[in-house]
Amino acid sequence: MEFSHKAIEKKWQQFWEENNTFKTTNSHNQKAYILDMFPYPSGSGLHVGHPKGYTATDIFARMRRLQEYDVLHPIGWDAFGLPAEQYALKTGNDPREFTAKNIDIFRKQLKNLGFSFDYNKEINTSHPNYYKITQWIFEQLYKNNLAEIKEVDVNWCEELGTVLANEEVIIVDGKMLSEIGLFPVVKKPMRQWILKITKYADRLLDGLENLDWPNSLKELQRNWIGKSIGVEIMFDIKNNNNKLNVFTTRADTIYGATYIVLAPEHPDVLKIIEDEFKNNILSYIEETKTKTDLERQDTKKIKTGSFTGRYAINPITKEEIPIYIADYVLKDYGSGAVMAVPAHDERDWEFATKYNLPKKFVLAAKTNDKPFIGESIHINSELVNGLEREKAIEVIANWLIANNKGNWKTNYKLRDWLFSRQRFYGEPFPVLFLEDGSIALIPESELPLQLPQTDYIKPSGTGESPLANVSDWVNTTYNNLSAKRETNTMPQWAGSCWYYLAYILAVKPNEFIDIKSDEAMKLFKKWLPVDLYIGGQEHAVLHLLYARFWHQVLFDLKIVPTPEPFYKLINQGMILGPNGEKMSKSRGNVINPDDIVASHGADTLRLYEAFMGPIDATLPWSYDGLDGSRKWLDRVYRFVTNKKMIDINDESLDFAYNEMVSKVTTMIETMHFNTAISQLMTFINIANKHEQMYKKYVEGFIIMLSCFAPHLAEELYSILGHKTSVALAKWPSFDASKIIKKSVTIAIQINGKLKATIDVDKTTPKDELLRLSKEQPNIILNLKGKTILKEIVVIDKIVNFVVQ
Ligand code: ANZ
Repeated sequence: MEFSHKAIEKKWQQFWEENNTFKTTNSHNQKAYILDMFPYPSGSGLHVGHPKGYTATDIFARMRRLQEYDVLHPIGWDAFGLPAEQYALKTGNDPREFTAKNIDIFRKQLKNLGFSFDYNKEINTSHPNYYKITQWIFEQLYKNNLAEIKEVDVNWCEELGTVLANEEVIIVDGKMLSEIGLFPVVKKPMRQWILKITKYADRLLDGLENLDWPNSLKELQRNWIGKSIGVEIMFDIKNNNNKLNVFTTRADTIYGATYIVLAPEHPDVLKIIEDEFKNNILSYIEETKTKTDLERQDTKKIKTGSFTGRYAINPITKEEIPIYIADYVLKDYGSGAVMAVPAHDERDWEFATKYNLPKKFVLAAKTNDKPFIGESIHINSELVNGLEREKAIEVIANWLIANNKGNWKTNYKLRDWLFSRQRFYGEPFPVLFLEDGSIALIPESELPLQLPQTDYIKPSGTGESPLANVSDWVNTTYNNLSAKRETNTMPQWAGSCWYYLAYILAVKPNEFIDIKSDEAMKLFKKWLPVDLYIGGQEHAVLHLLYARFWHQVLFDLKIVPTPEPFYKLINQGMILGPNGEKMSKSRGNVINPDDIVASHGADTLRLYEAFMGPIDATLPWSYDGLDGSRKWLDRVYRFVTNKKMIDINDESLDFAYNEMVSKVTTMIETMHFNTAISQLMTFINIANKHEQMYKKYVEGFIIMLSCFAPHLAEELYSILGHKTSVALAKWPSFDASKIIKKSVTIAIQINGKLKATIDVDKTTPKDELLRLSKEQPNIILNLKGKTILKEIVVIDKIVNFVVQ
């Protein structure tokens, strides 16, 4: 190795820290807010997957700084979370200490990688100053009727005496079990906070239009919101006063409805069952409690259900059709009830086959031995015979509306957001339950409501959070009334919903300007929206949807000036293990960045990760690739330290240099880092062939290199005599007149007859012209089976094959 990465990297990291090199500036008229999805500081430290995204944003942030933008490029910690709580439960230690230790490790690891974060703006979601604002935002949601308490099902494990998160529940033989101990888990309703994100469903859909996000990601959000327009139809029940509303997107198939299905949890089930069916129905309802919605929708699972003994009356045909309950109908979608049309719906077909229910075709189909799902014209449907789907839906809907039997209805798959967790280590709700039964918010002046200091976190045993045990904290008074605090805490999503605003507000680590002040608005106007946001695909839906929701609410409250938080977003691809499998401890293929920093240096790791392929590609780790990156950096070091430098341009590298600057600039701009690095490499290859180098060109090269390999670039820049950081230099410009393509068209002939033409660079040598000519399809065709007697080449003009 040509240089000691250990010495160089340490030296420059210290320099940056002492000189506050990456402090956010506010002195230019262009800004770039470049954001990473902040890490959860887990006990296992950084993974080589982390630096892939962080290197990408760092390359971009460094370029923008050099281009004289004010750059905000911060980092912080998504610090509340289950692992710290579990560690605390197991060891009796305070989760705060555990988290603080992990943060120190993460920070050190990031600093070792030379990222240009402004550590003055570091934030930590579990810091009381931070969650004071999270609580304040919750209060605004509550005051604006976007937060309310509801009975919602949770995963309850009787043996463990606790509520479990979805990821702590596993499915064995279709039943929910606790991951720890394999005890049965059932759904049990508990009082929970929910946030009414569904009120924003349309805004969340429409807002996607103007964002520069990958289409696949927008599609995931659209599907998650799942808007569907249909009709709600009212069915009377024979000999019973209740009515059933079903939601359908296929009102046109109403003549083919041969039975009705209610979700087992439908609130009217108990009101309509006939006595003799009661026991069956009740035991089926119990069985359903052990199943997840995912399980219930699994098309491979055999459909089950139970007859209620009652019949509904089809509002158009007046036919009497049986009412079942079945778990393939979900309680939280539509009205939790469907009219089943087995001839045109696969799930209904399966169910009807199993329970011997009629299948009535109302769309013309070639065969009647399987459900017909496609488009066709209606048959056996008096009002709509001969019509196609869209028209038929309209006719039926109009009839239903005119007869008071239905109405248009828009449904969303998106559910309101379950916002309570039965955990200790989260943000406490700033809420009091008063003895008179009312709810009060803790006055803003008393925020933050801090988590109590307690040396023993243990499950409450009742399904409540461990906070329920801390009676000094729970019991209080408010306006002379006795009061109890909410003992649930907020989910980890809460802190990550607004952290990109927190960075803007931070004047020092975890010290914030008042979010509703004029000063805050001024800063938000400067920095929002985020110009580039990079993170993993795993956050494609929830985090991004929740954060957009909070942002839209804050926009409505005039706290933030933009309707959307993140303008451009990229999902970085994963780095797989060298064997092509996902890196995981159990597979033993995890690569620790600390080891690579020690063996090859941070610059090599950064360069390698940017060079391995397009940013969004998932690719395996390769030690050969890593070695190759290091070798190239050594080559660059040799080049700069050994070459003779001249102060007056001898013009010999004008083309190569200007072309490199032009290409690297656009390639970084468009996030094609791997090809940008190739350009830098090409330049070194060409320049190496020259005896001497124009110094300004070497400097330009080093400035661009600093985005990828900042430590080495600083070292080389100082070797060239500079006293200031390369990070504060100016991005090189290029002279477009020097790179006008000097190309010519070559005529390719066979026996003097023109067969093809090619465009090549001027002075392309003879061998290359012959090679390119022989690749032209028409030449291949015409040379087939012939013997070439002579090859005549006139450079810049003609290639002629004499053949026989
Ligand atoms: C009759 C029908 C006939 C239907 C047909 C489909 C095909 P999307 O597009 O996803 O909104 N459905 C309604 N509520 C349901 C629930 N709670 N659980 C399970 N399924 C439910 O789907 C709407 C369709 O899903 C509705 O249209 C309904 O079945 C079913 F040939 O009604 B359909």
